Amino acid sequence: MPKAYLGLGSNISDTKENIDRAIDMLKGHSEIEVKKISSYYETEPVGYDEQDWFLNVVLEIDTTLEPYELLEFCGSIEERLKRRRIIRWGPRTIDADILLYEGFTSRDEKLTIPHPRMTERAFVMVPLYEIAPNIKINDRNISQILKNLDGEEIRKIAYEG
Ligand code: X6L
Ligand code: MG
Ligand code: MG
Repeated sequence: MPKAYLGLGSNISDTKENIDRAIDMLKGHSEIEVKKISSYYETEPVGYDEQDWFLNVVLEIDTTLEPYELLEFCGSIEERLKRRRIIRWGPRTIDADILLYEGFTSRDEKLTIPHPRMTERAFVMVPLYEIAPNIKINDRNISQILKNLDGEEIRKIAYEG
């Protein structure tokens, strides 16, 4: 079954609740198996400074959904969590991105895989490396990419239970 990596981010309260609801929606889909969940990270905002820090996680899934079907489902998660697009790169209840989809690349305006500029973002690369330390992105080892990354601040969180 094809493997894919998803990035989730939230910076509107309750961020932990929003991330966990998104994960539950993925787990509830009959054509998605959530295989790995990274630690949760508090991350400095990138792209637009005047907003709260984010909570970010990365997931590994197996899925029989085609890339565009998976994109639709990510969009439906954002709708169910009432994402509102007011400021570009601004605050959101949830952002659900396809980072990578095994054996598939795409560069069109609806769907770009690998996700644009993901290799420059610590909030993606650090949690991704935690659950997939041996993958390649655009023919580069993730460990090599991470070594050269001088990104935003990021702090791993320890949750109770
Ligand atoms: C120049 C131009 C430098 C654009 C950076 C980077 C824009 C990332 C947007 C950029 C630029 C983004 C999250 C976030 C966003 C998130 C954290 C984006 C889209 N999403 N910051 N900023 N976590 N920490 O999930 O990624 S907006
Ligand atoms: Mg994003
Ligand atoms: Mg997005």
